[in-house]
Amino acid sequence: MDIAMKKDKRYISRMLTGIAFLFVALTVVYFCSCAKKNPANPAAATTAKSTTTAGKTTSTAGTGTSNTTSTVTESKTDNVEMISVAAGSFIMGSTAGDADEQPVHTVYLDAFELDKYEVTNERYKVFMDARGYSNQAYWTKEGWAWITELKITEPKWWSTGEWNSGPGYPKYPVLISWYEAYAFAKWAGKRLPTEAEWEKAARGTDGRTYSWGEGAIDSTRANYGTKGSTPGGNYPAGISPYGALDMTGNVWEWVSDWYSETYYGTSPGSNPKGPETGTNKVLRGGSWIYANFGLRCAGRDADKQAFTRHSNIGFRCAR
Ligand SMILES: [Ca+2]
Repeated sequence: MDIAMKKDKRYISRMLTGIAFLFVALTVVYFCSCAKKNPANPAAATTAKSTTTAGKTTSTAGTGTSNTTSTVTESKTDNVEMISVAAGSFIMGSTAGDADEQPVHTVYLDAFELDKYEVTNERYKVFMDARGYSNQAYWTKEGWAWITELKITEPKWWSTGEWNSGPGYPKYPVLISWYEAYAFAKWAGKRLPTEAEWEKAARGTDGRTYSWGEGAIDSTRANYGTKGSTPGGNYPAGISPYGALDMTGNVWEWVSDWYSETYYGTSPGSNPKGPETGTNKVLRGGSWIYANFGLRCAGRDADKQAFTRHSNIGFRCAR
């Protein structure tokens, strides 16, 4: 073999080695890139996930099965956090209270959402600023007649600030009649919860006494037996199984149902909406005033008419 041929062979050999090295390097880069896109353990690579459907975003921490999922609404009128209650049955009523809480019975409800907090003065003011008291479309026939005849244009004590009412107390629960609560909910594109929905959101499915279970009520869990209302969410230890706050105490909450002492004996087992007619509307959850009245999740207040306004009566919305 002459010298020229030896040089050509060495050149070809070095070139092949270089190509092989380049091929190996490109292969390594390619597989590293794929590994990043498709990790061997997808669950470990993601600590949070979110899905967006129909204008709302739901975020769930990790891959757990928490039932306290929260939804942030996209409403232009009442943009607040709502808790989700899954479809299913729950135990309604109690043998520990008055006769109107019996018989204890199982009720099936479709899925629904409920405001996490009682409606505040701040939220209610948006409705007022949107001329809520001037638009008949938001009111029931009776509610419109009531505000028209009495020239009512704002909640009681709104202008005086008594009982933490009005724009000077933005984070406190608004104090309103059932008529006013209904109108706000209608304007917001929501509705008042049924009595059954309110009770399920407060106590979960297992018939517990309070939102937190059977532990005795105390001043860390609810605002009750005090001198006035408090801003929403001040008692996180009293949170319900679905994540609602102040279901016990602070202010009583209107629900959509007419009151009947004997309704539980004849109510439908699926999505009950209360009697067709009545004189009084139901209030739920007790309030800051009382130390031992209406605070159990099954407790029912029976003696308030739809126009009643009081220093301890508010509401929250459902949809
Ligand atoms: Ca309450």
